[in-house]
Amino acid sequence: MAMKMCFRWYGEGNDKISLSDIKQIPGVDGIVWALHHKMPGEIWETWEIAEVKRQLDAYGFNMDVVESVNVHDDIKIGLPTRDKYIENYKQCIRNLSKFGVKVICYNFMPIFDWTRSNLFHPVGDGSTALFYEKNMIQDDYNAMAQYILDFTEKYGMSFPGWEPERMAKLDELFKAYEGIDHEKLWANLKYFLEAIMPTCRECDIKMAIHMDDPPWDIFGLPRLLIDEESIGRFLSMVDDEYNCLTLCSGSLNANPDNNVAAIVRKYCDRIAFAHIRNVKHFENGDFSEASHRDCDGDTGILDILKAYHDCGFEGYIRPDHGRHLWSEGPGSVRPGYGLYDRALGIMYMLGVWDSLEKYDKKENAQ
Ligand code: DNO
Repeated sequence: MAMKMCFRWYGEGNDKISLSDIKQIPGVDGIVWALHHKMPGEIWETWEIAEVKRQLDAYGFNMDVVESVNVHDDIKIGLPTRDKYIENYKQCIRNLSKFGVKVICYNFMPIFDWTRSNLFHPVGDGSTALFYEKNMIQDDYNAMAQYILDFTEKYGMSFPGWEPERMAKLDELFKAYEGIDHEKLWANLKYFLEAIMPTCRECDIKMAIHMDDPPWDIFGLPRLLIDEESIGRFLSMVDDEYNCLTLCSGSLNANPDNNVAAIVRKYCDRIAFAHIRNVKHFENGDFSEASHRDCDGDTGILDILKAYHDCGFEGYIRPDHGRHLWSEGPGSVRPGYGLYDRALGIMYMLGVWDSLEKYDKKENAQ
């Protein structure tokens, strides 16, 4: 058995990339999917999941990994209404298990999902990539959200975690999170996980938390999954084989102090899903996303893949954000989720992996 390569797809009518395009990328067995029209807290109905299964079956793709079943803010804030939303989450897990889903990727970031200041920043070779300008993400959360919303509105798309319905009441949301510091957020995460673990076991579905992106507090909101130590705390807080990680190399390495390969080696048995993304750092603290090739960024992609290989990783893996290439630009592509660079990323990863399989094993055997 080897790692299982997959590709994120936003669904029929919601993604310009077709399943038939994806089918032509070597080595992809599974589609990382979601019901993107669902608001956090809503139940994913079996008939809706069945429809996606029908589409994926036509191309022989599995639907083992779902990303993102978003967690309702009331759960993160710890309001009395959280129990109702936790019941809904359990029902989602049960419904997903009927279709063979094995891993749920989710996050526990207050209010915002991944955050960038520029979605199409020139890389220097004619391509563009997601960019984080530190100065732009300081105190004006409305301006930052507006930048994202103007973009999604203009191009008629929505990003998971950036639902316009939620973004419309940002001030209210920030108020609701007042007093939620790191310790309270940890406690609310623990409450949530302990409540759903029995259902996960019953359904044989692993919960794989995504790293916080970027891995530091933004706009005064606490972020938890930020480094080796906090990941250790998370895993021992709910020490259950169904409580796992989506180890996102690019999210963690947005802080250059995070040695992602070392983190992989330390926690490999609890990594259910690997996101491979490369990041290039600038001296002033800004960063740009880069091609998956090791030397194009600072994340240590070769060391990371070697670490997974050495650990005998058999989980799911996907290229994460790629650059936008050739004809891809605003309006024709989802930021970070074009076809070409992610396909190139897959070939790079498989090239490294295949070489490790062939030559490393031999060397070890000699
Ligand atoms: C970014 C993604 C994240 C991820 C969510 C999971 O591109 O990796 O948005 O899907 O954080 O809930």
